Amino acid sequence: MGENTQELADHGPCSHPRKLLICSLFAVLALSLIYFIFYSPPSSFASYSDLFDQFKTQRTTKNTSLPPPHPQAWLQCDYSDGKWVWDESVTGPRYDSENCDMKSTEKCVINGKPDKGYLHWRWQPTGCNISALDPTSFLRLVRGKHLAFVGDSTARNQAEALVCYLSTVARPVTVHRYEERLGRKFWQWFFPAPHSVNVSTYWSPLLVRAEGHSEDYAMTQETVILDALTEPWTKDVDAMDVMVISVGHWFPRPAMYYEDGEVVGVYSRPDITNKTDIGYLGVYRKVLRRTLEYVDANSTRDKLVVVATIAPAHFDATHGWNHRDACSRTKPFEEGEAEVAATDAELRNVVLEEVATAAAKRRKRWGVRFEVLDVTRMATMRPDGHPGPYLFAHSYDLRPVPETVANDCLHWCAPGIVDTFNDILTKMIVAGG
Ligand SMILES: *[C@@H]1O[C@H](CO)[C@@H](O)[C@H](O)[C@H]1NC(C)=O
Ligand SMILES: *[C@@H]1O[C@H](CO)[C@@H](O)[C@H](O)[C@H]1NC(C)=O
Ligand SMILES: *[C@@H]1O[C@H](CO)[C@@H](O)[C@H](O)[C@H]1NC(C)=O
Ligand SMILES: *[C@@H]1O[C@H](CO)[C@@H](O)[C@H](O)[C@H]1NC(C)=O
Ligand SMILES: CC(=O)N[C@H]1CO[C@H](CO)[C@@H](O)[C@@H]1O
Repeated sequence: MGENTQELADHGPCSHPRKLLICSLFAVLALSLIYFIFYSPPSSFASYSDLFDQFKTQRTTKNTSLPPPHPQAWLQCDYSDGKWVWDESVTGPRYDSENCDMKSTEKCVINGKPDKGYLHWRWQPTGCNISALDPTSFLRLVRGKHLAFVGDSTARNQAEALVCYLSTVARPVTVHRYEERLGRKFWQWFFPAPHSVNVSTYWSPLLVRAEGHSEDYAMTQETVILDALTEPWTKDVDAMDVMVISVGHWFPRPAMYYEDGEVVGVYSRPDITNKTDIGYLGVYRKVLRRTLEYVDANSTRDKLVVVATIAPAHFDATHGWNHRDACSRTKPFEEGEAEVAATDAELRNVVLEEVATAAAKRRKRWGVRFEVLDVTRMATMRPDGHPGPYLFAHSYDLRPVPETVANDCLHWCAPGIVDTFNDILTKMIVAGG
């Protein structure tokens, strides 16, 4: 808690000493509110300090120039280059999340998010067209296969949207739903014969073993073991046909890093003066590289490995994270109105570089393909796609939204823009034949 307050103090509204006490109080209240609302069942909602990190980034840094994505050898088109266009032909949500096995906080239609405009915006790539995946064809395409989403709650968000959409044509069985402990979260759905398709999501927000906040939200810091990739995803790697890795939001947090049993550095830990602050970017690179090398080395059959780039949160800097207008915009940003934040651009770059490296170094014996699901820019433009305060069924049907309220401006409504991520994923699977 102290570090976070300190961090805030270094960056803005709490910089005046007299305001520090108020700010600390605010931070404590914020934590307890989030904790109170989300503690049971243990939630994958990003922590309040992640949210503040996002504020800081968006308020202070902009970066207009994104480098081009790595050459996507198997794809005909760069799907990341495009814009959101209003589509009049959309007559309603793609699927009804009412009866879906999905986290209720993302069921925006049922939860009564009054704006429905977010459903009408369609991603139009510059060099080609992309349409909504067809659930029946999709199930045929991946018949007998295992699709695994590994990472933080953004991985789960995408997996659930896919399962929910596929549920419109086939009923899945929920095989596993473990969420007793944060570190053990694992879901698996099975679409029975004739499909025989498994979709699973493995909670591993840092890909390597971590003790601290990711296991217990009451703790604010992480101890990260850089050379310990985590079970259970590591032991299942060979059985995955499509592996989508989505991590990033948990890296810019106060942490101490271990490798070979030694402390190799810290990030944002002013309380530790005798260890070097090594930042989190190099750490992000290291665990991604280790993960991709591990996947390549441990695959004995064809596999598509897709790494998603960061999709930023949209906590409006002029309001607090817990103000009802934290993300109340009802339209995408227009061209030039918003840019990818420098910190997001950096995280994205690491993904592009590490995937390119893995693709170049891969053992040729097996058909392991590496791809980037480059969603950073398209997601940056969509502040309107989040649940905001509409986190529970019919949240505010009969009463006004209070001015101070818990918001989710990080995950995506489903149906919503996260379905576009799955449309692009489908193109990647198809491209592999
Ligand atoms: C913006 O991003 C590009 C590409 O990552 C980088 O080369 C450039 O230095 C960045 N500019 C700023 C101001 O951060
Ligand atoms: C995309 O769709 C539009 C409208 O249907 C069509 O005119 C255009 O040729 C298509 N572009 C490509 C690259 O297929
Ligand atoms: C799906 O998962 C079940 C249970 O874990 C397993 O028995 C089955 O072999 C899996 N099928 C595929 C195609 O991965
Ligand atoms: C670094 O500081 C910690 C306490 O913060 C102490 O336990 C440790 O012994 C110190 N290490 C060295 C090498 O001074
Ligand atoms: C289970 C298994 O085969 N694990 C291997 C995965 O690849 C690494 C090398 O990156 C080996 O050390 C493991 O033994």
